[in-house]
Amino acid sequence: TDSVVRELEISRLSTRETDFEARLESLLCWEGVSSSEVQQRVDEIIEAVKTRGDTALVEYSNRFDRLSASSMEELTLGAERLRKAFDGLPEDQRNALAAAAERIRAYHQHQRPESWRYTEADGSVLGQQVTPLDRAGIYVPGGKAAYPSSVLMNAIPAHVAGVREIVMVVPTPDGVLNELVLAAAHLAGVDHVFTIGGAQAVAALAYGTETVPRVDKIVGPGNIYVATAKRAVFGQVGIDMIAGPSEILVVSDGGTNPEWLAMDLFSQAEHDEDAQAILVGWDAEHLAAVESAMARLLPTMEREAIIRVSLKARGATILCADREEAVALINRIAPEHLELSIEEPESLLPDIRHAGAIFMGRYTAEALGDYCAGPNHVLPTSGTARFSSPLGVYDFQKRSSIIHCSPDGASQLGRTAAVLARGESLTAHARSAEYRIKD
Ligand code: HSO
Ligand code: ZN
Repeated sequence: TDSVVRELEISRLSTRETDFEARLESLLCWEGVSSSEVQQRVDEIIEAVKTRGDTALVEYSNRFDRLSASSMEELTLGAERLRKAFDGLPEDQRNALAAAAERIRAYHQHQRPESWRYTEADGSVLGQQVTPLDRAGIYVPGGKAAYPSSVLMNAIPAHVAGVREIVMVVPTPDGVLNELVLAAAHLAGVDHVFTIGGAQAVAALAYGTETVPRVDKIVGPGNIYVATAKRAVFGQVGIDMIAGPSEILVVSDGGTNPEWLAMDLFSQAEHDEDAQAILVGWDAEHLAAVESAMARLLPTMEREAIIRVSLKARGATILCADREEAVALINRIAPEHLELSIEEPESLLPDIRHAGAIFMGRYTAEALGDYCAGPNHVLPTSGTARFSSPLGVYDFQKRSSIIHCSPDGASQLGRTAAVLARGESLTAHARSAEYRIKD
């Protein structure tokens, strides 16, 4: 197996080695690239779109995507065009897309948070009212990273949340439209699509132009220019998380077919060279069997070159002592995707504190979650599962507090408020509260 591993070029770690901590650290470290040069170009683009609107948008789109549009009208697609894209798909694609959309919708409907209120003894009512955003903007990357499944994952939660208007932007390099992306937009309830991309599209969504309506929040992945632009407009609008490269952590107890696990690891590695696939287990022979399966299957992969780089640069198999050590590793890594390819995964679940999505048991391939199980595939990466959650309905809603004092309640609260207000030397506050005190 040593020669197999050498050929595969994947890091092999063991928790028993003295330098394990250091090796794990360097395996996990990921610095999102950001240069001041990119920053400066993005700032320029945002300023141009802010001041010159559609004119700047058309100029940039023509330049960056090699188009020859003369107005934003030519870069606008209406609901009719989206429907046509859907109707024109081959039947199996149309059915699969519709089935996925249906399941994603059903899952997210469970997420709709309830508004709530309670009444106090003196008749005062307190509560919380949940309301959707008016407008959401969805960024869809162009070219090889254009995933129709991501259109569903970003737009459906917005739709379920009750967002009134969903605006999508997608660049069309050389004017090439992706029919599957447009069909997904149709199914997900997108209202209009502009075929623009890059920092200029983010600026248009954030500030609005003559044609592009200003949105309240921008979601969706993009390249370094898009990510930098999203950071720059944050505050003017809301944004979702800034996603890093995709990751998977597979925990195996040795009872799953090594080829299945090899392919599960490949399924993330094939996304891009920076993606991370890690296998954790306590059965050394089994880990070696998965490594052999990877070496055997790799030459059969269409994306062999990408997978090879990803496994070499950031992939690993980690041998640990037992389930307890595996749990500690999971929580330490806080993976985007966690596959528990073990007997009785439920027994481990209560100990797992940090993971974006948890795939339970030998049959739950991560790929099923990427497309159609129902939960969102936009997940926290690079350890951010420690403090954030999958994209969801709640990302397209906000909460207002409700306070309704009865006369008795106002009288009671007035005393407390007045004392605190005088302590802050805010007399108007104090008197405003005192007016309502009954004696
Ligand atoms: N695994 C990706 C989502 C995706 N996979 C889209 C296939 N298409 C997110 O981590
Ligand atoms: Zn994927």
